[in-house]
Formats: sequence, structure tokens, C-alpha cells
Amino acid sequence: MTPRVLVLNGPNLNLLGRRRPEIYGAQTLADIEAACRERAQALGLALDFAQSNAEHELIDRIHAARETAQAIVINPAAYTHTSIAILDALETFEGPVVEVHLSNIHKREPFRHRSYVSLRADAVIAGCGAQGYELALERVAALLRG
Ligand code: CA2
Repeated sequence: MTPRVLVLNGPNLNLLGRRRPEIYGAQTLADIEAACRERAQALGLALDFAQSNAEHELIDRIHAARETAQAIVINPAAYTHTSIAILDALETFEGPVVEVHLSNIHKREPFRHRSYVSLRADAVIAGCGAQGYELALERVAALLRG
């Protein structure tokens, strides 16, 4: 069976490409989704791609992925630094979890240096821009292959 990966994006990432390109790059979330779909197909992965500005919707997506996906790639955006609830949800998920940030959060304000999600993530990619999502899919494919 083709393994399925959920790529999940947190608040404000729907605005990518329209503001702050110096930090987050010029690509829109639709551009990133298209690149992920292409890379997933090449890696033999099925893909679900979602974004929400609401913490509870992100949690509901993670819960649903327990039944529908074998791995999660997540950019929790600002919830990275605040959400024990998203960490708890990810801890109920049994497959690989890769955390992605477009920017290098460690080069930015001190409040961005702490990630609750990293306490669960099997890998963290930061500062690679949109390419980070494709690198995350490659890592997930390797982890799923065993
Ligand atoms: O670097 C990342 O990917 C972040 O997860 C992005 C979050 C930020 O809170 C994290 O510290 C690091 C913010 C996403 C906001 O996206 C915007 C997109 C366009 C314009 C303004 C914000």
C-alpha cells in the first residue's frame, strides 16, 4: 500500500508569498503544495496537504491522521512556540513526525528558539525555505522504508 503523509501548516502560512518575503520567501503556500505533490509522487508517497489558522483544527487533523496517514510533516507556525495541545496531539500519533520551519528560528527572536513540537519530532528542518518541505518528505520516505 502507498504510504500517506499529512503535510500540515499552521496560522498565517496562507499569506505566504504576499508579505515578509525577506523572511519566508516568495513562494505561496499553493506553490509549496505543488512542489510537495511532485516530490511525494517521485518518492512513492500519497499526500494530504492542509493549513489552518485555528489550533483546534490542527489538532483535529492530527487526530484524523492517526487513522489515515503513516507520517506527518508539520510547520506549526507560531503554535510551535506556545502549544502544548499540539504537542500532546502529536504524541498520540505513532508514525514519523518531521517539523519544518521556513526560517531559521534559532537566528531570530529568543521567543522563537523554544519549540514544544520538537519534543516529539523525529527531525527538525529550519532555515531551508520552501525546500525544507521537500527535504522533510525525503526524510519521511527514508524513515518509512526503515
Ligand atoms: O519559519 C517558519 O516557518 C515559522 O514557523 C513561521 C511562523 C513563525 O511564527 C515561526 O516562528 C517560524 C510564522 C508564519 C507567518 O507567515 C507569514 C506569511 C506571510 C506574511 C506574514 C507571515
